[in-house]
Amino acid sequence: MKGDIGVIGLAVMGQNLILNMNDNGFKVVAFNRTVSKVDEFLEGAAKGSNIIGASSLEDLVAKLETPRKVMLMVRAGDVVDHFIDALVPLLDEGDIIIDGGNSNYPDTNRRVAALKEKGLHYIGTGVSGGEEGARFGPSIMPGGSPEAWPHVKPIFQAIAAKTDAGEACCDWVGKDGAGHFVKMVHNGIEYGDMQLISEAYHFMKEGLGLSYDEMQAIFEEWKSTELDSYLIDITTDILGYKDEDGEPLVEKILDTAGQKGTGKWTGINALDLGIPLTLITESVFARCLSALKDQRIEAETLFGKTIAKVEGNKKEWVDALRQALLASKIISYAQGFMLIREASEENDWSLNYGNVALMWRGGCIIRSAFLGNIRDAYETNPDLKFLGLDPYFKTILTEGMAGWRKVAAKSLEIGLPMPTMTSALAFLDGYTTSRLPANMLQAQRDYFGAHTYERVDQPRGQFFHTNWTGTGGDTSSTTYDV
Ligand code: NBP
Repeated sequence: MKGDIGVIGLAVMGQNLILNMNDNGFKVVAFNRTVSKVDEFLEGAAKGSNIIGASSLEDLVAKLETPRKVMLMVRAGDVVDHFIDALVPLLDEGDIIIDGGNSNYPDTNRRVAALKEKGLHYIGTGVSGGEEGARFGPSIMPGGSPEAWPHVKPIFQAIAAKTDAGEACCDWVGKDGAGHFVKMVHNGIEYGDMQLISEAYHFMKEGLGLSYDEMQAIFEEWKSTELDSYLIDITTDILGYKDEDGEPLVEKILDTAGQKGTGKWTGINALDLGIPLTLITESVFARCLSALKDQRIEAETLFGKTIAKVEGNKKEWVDALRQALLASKIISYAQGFMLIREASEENDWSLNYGNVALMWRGGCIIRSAFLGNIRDAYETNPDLKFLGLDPYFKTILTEGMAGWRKVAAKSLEIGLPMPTMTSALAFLDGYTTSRLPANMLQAQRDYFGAHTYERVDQPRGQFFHTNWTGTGGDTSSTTYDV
């Protein structure tokens, strides 16, 4: 009997996805560049399973049912192109190549189009949830050639995480690189959630002077609120984890954050599409700032920088902090969905925003109860321009506003940096202000560059230029953009 699907790449993600597929009754053919790893896998984690090994790409292809489905779980970038180039001559019309790595979506756009010309189908899919997700149920976000989806759907939906209602956290996202785009925004949101939680921890520790045991107890309580999520769960564990000497391990971890690029890609896309994705972008910059450790040490001494303690009732402050964290999180997801909407319209992807929320509901790093509410919001109103306008989220934002402002103002007063919580508030203040000072900005642009402006007392679309100094000409600029 031939294999249902071939998987190339036997590192942590590939091995665990294969085992997951095997558990769900699919026959998988496994291959890896370093072929010895195939034998090690078959004699190790895959021993006693129905998994078949392949000794070469030719062998892999020969062992698959048609239309063949070959999934790459290899390092993103050139390695994916290398395997595509090697597979194409071995495959037949209608066969399917799937890239399950963290590829940048323009690469997926390019690959879908190139393979279409050769009569092959291509799926670029986000897979989230790390090792455990891959093994027991990841969130899977496939996009690419729509013709390929019916062939892959039974496998992907079987191995994906399930919601409490039994729905698979995997559905067709859209054509081209839509799946990888959605995975990229997922990772950006993950950056934002992690930074928000880190700021709450910082405020509790340095501002309120709480102990690790006290902080852990607070996070434990937060698990039964709207903040209930995987990242709150693991933070609770981290706060209680002691090093060999009995001290909290997290105290001993160097405060310089790493990054692999998906948060940065999300920020770059937001700038390209003109979407104010302030929270995720701030969280990328927070990681960049954290990496300047030596400079920060020097500057702290030079400025004599200290963080003052927060006075007052600690319980009330903790509750205000919970409200600030939840409200900021709503802004982050609202901005993320604004970006997804813009990309969908720009690329003609016709994305289903409720389905996107459902795919993130389980299996992935940002899984949370909250995503169920986002799904409901988009099911009720698919045209929702800003998540904060949905009645459920608007109520939380409105009710949490006083606590959120209190925490943001206090952080500025005591010198404790909370870039995501404060910028999220600035965003909402801007979004809910009908007249912003961009009139001054337009006046400046017209003054120095004759860029023209529209007037509040004239219909939109009519542009005016003023000779501000009396010495300039009456000609407006058509090419000089600032
Ligand atoms: P890696 O990203 O570490 O990739 C390992 C695989 O790539 C191995 O099969 C390796 O073969 C192959 N490979 C490399 Br590296 N260089 C190669 C080359 N020049 N030519 C051919 N093969 C090459 O594995 P991973 O962490 O399992 O991730 C797989 C994909 O899933 C990546 O795109 C990753 O970004 C994504 N992802 C990872 C996670 C996670 O938690 N790790 C989560 C979500 C998504 P070899 O054995 O012969 O060296």
